[in-house]
Amino acid sequence: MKDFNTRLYFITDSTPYDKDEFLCRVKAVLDGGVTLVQLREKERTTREYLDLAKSVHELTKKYNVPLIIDDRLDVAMAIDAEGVHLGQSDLPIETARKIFGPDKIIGATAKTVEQAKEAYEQGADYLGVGAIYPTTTKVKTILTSTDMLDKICHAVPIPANAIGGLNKDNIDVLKGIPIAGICVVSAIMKADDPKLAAQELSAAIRDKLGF
Ligand code: TZP
Ligand code: MG
Repeated sequence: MKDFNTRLYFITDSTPYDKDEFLCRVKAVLDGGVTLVQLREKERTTREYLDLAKSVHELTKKYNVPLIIDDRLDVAMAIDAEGVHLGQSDLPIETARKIFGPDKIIGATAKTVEQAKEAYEQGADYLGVGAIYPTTTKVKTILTSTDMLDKICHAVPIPANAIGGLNKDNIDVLKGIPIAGICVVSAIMKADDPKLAAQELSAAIRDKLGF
């Protein structure tokens, strides 16, 4: 049985930080109660990504929080991470599932009902859907409406998370949509106090979204 909870899903961007400061921030975020961590590093060499992944995994294991590696199944396998997240131009879900095995977590990005159904049928365990709002994080994406998010949530039996520009003050738009959680980069990563930011987001999910 895969044990993971996407309620408050923190995605990293270590770009502006040195390694020690970055790890300190990740630890703070774990103290703040995030339920899942994704290492998402677009600017790092493979060697740097692997090195960072090992260090972050040591931390997440202490908190029993699964670590998901963005894009790179090789890096995920090398450090025995709990999961990998794959977009529409990354390895196909069914290929990753064959290589990674049945017990690992595989997440997929979906912006349409067709993409969501395909990812589910190929063996994805959860979906990231967005961008709900414009984002300042470096990503190739287009806006996805809350109506589409709702349709996707109803189209597949796996958990779906909203992503893109989300923060504690704007998640009200997700009320009533049966998402499993929210994914955030900047709202936590760029906060002056990342632990407090995670705690406040967690409280906002409870108070505004009711879970
Ligand atoms: N996919 C869609 S939006 C996004 C990704 C990876 C970035 C989300 O970052 P932020 O800073 O929470 O808007
Ligand atoms: Mg990707």
